[in-house]
Amino acid sequence: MKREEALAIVRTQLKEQRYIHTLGVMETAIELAKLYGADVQKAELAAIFHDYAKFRTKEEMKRIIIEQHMPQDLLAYSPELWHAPVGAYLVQTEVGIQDEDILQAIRYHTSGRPNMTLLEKIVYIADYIEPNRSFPGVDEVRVLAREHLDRALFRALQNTIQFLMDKREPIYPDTFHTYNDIAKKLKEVSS
Ligand code: DGI
Ligand code: FE
Ligand code: FE
Repeated sequence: MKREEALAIVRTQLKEQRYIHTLGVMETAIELAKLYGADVQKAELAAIFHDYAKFRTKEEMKRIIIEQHMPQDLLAYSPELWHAPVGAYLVQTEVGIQDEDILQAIRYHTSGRPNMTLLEKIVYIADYIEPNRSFPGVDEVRVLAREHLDRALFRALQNTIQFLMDKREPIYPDTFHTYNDIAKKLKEVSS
């Protein structure tokens, strides 16, 4: 699918600000894909569709999580997490994208997961650092992202977990599992 077609489809699903965010994620994902030797076209499409389900109702997302036998523990955590796996499902069934690499990058863009693929990491980081983002620590991750992708991922996860803990929010186990996975890998490299 061509960029223009994909953008036209996703635009119908998003509010203006979220569409602008999506364009930022797309540009950033393409840049990182070139830098790290990932498939640029897959990075582009995964980025364009990563927040496809962002404005679906909680009721619809909950129904899909149950009916499609997605991990049911999602329902015990913030609905903010749901648009990622539900998005992967809807991008496959409504848009017709069948590429598993792209679907996985959409599925894991919010929580991450242990053993993330290069494409998954790129979409996760691009979502975090795209130019319209402004939160504490984002500039540090922007720099790291161009130097060492795993260190950038680790810092982003650290910040996210810290942010959620400060708000006394429950933290989804996969978010911790991703943090632990990268923490161990970074230790191996440095020891
Ligand atoms: O969809 P975006 O806003 O572009 O970004 P995103 O898909 O990374 O979603 C971020 C939201 O998800 C933000 O409100 C924090 C929340 N979130 C991420 N990880 C966790 C989480 N919420 C809980 N409760 N637990 C998590 O582990
Ligand atoms: Fe998202
Ligand atoms: Fe996003």
